Amino acid sequence: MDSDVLSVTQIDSYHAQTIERKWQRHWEETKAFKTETADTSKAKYYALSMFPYPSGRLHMGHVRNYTITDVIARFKRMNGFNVLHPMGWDSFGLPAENAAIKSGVPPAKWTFENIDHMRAQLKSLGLSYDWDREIFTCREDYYRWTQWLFLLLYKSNLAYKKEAPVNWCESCATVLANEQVIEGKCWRCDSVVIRKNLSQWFLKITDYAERLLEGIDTLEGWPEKVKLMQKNWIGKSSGTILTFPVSRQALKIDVYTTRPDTIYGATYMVLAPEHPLVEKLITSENQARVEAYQLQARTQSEIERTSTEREKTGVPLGFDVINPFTEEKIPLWIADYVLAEYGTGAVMAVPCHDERDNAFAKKYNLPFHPVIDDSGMLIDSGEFSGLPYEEAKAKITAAAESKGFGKSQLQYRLRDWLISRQRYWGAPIPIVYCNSCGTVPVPDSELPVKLPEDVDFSVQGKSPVATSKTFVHTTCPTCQGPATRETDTMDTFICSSWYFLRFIDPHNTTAPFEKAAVQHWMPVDQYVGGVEHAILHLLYSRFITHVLYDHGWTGVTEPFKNLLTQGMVLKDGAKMSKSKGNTVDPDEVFKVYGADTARFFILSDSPPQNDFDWKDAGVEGCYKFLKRVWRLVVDNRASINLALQPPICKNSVYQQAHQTLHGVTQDIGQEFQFNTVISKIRELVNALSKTEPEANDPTFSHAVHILLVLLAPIAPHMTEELWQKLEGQGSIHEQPWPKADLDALVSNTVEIVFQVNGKVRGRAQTERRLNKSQLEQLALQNEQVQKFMDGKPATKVIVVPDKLVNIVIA
Ligand code: ANZ
Ligand code: ZN
Repeated sequence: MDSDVLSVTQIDSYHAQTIERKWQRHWEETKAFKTETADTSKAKYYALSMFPYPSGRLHMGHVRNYTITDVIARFKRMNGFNVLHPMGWDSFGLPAENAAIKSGVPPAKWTFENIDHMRAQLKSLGLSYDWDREIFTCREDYYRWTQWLFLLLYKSNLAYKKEAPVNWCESCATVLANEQVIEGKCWRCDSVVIRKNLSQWFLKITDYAERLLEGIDTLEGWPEKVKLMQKNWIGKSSGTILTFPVSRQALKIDVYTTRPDTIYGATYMVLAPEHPLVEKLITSENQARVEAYQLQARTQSEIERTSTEREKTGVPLGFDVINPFTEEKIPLWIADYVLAEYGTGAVMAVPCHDERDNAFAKKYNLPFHPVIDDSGMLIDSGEFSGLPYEEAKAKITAAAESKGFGKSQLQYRLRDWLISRQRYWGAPIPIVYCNSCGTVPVPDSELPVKLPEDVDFSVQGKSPVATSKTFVHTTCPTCQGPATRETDTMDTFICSSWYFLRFIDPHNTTAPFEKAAVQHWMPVDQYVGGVEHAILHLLYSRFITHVLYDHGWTGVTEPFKNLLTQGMVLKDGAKMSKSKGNTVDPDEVFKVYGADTARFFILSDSPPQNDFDWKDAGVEGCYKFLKRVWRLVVDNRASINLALQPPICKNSVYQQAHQTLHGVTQDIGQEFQFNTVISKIRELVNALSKTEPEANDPTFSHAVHILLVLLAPIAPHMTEELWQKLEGQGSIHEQPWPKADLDALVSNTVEIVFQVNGKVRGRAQTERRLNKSQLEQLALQNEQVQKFMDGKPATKVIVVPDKLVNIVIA
């Protein structure tokens, strides 16, 4: 556009898109937000948003997440910190592969096209990233270090392969982690998940269960609810193992119980259908029923199996076990409400005191035997009768231990992390199988093990990687004999379990990162993301950081000092979803109103932890407000001179500006309460709009300066443009955050107490610093005072300024 043909009003009106494009280009060209690790003159601050999966387009949840972190980063920069604020792509995963199957586009092409589009969207939101640190988990320069990490775990005995029943999704043809099974269904495609045996790679996160649990208590900057979710996921329980012999068989069965005090009330025992001993107890009589039952149990998810609501089923094996305390025989069953992988996979059933055993016993007419009375004392429990149940737990465990059929045991619900995926678009597991040497790790010098391109994506039930002619056959790194490669790829949660470390030193080609740099930047000072990652991603990242710490790579065990889990973005009260057709496209909002309005709006109305309701009228209102700010500055340009010294006269405009500054600084700095920040800024703008500034007005200039600085982290483009129009020094984003003048915060009103003959008879709010006769007049006009003076004249009036008037009458 040729500026000569613009009229004065056009030049002066708020063209969000033009301004935004101009400054985005400028920030990019000048690398305005580049971070130098070497800059140790300032304290460090690491602000991080959970990096996105490149699905193709940003949604409003992304906009909210990244805006929150961006405002924090900008605020911290203006407060003198050296801020690290990076962005990258969690870019391995199933959708790319599904796209390849559907339309034949190679996963890498699909992924990088999506990334290009989303990067452009992020840039149009004006986020202050150091783009030189952009990372891609699907690129060789990254996944070679993910493979290095796997090998570190392998060499530390924290990675192993075993045959295991796994959650299997037929439609995705892959194994799912427990966490990816939601109510018995695949988290991705919603089809029913079945159990299947496969040889799989696991990471021994259970070795760290206790440390991960203890670490939670040190996370003061985390939401309580997330900490509780992690604790429950680790699920520590302390109980007892009791050993029951099988009658007339040379077999013994261990059960795990948290209620050893109920041992005298055990009236039957249940094995998980998958328990290894079941095979030994199959007879010609029970075989058909047992095997049929085992088959149907495989189709049930863990959640269904353990639900107290569901109707219980089971099959008697036709054997008895002997209660080691009573020496009574009780029948042995299999039932799917007992899980193979928890405890010992066997339970002693106590129908009187356990809900699930109760339902089962009712259905199959098994005996009931109460052993705890209403006051919590043991009854009918031999020598333990009469003990309170808590005490009985310890005594019974000790008795079992001394007689050699029991011991106390700590138990965690946490399982080892299953990382094998029979998929293509992931980091290949760097392992080779050799007929003479067995399982051989690929030497570091041969990393990365590159993903092959000659693959058939349409294969079912195994990794497409296994169809590559060039990949599978190789030579053994140890003996140089023929060998084959592992064809499973890694769960993408491994890629994202260490990315925050790579951001610190993203171009390192000789190590995953430089130790000194990581020790300087870690922990992440503020991590922001969705609560859907409360368990998995955060637990895995904590685990990996603990392991790397143990090997001297990080100076910390806990990666994220403070965590903010932002709420969802709703549309008119409903969850935004493509199927409901109520999504709002960020690009549309940028086009109509501009990014500053989108940023401003998404921070207004509710605190970041709560859900945010997107209303079209709300965006419109925010746009109008920003236009008002624009007009306020542009229309009063003759009054504003940023070069003027701050005013000496502390009038009400000055006071309001400093009160706003003080409040905003607290609201951002403490709890990131951006909604109250915005309402305070609105009040200041209202007040400034009502004033009639003089030319070169020092107070007004000072207040506008404060206003622009406060607004800069939220509406970075508009404030930068106004700053330039006002001929401010440098960039507004490099201005120091001003200090509030605390004197100006003292309220200008005081309460005066009125007394008659030393007794309090009334009170009034007045302006500060009224003189003695003004105060005396106020007292004499007070109704209550007049009532108690009862028409008599004052003999004496005592005035304490700003505090009290005492009228003495005869
Ligand atoms: C007897 C008993 C009596 C039990 C009673 C409870 C109440 P937490 O606290 O979660 O660790 N259990 C043990 N292993 C199991 C498995 N593999 N599948 C399903 N249930 C299992 O739970 C421990 C309790 O859950 C154990 O204590 C056991 O039942 C059951 F009045 O033993 B209890
Ligand atoms: Zn070999």
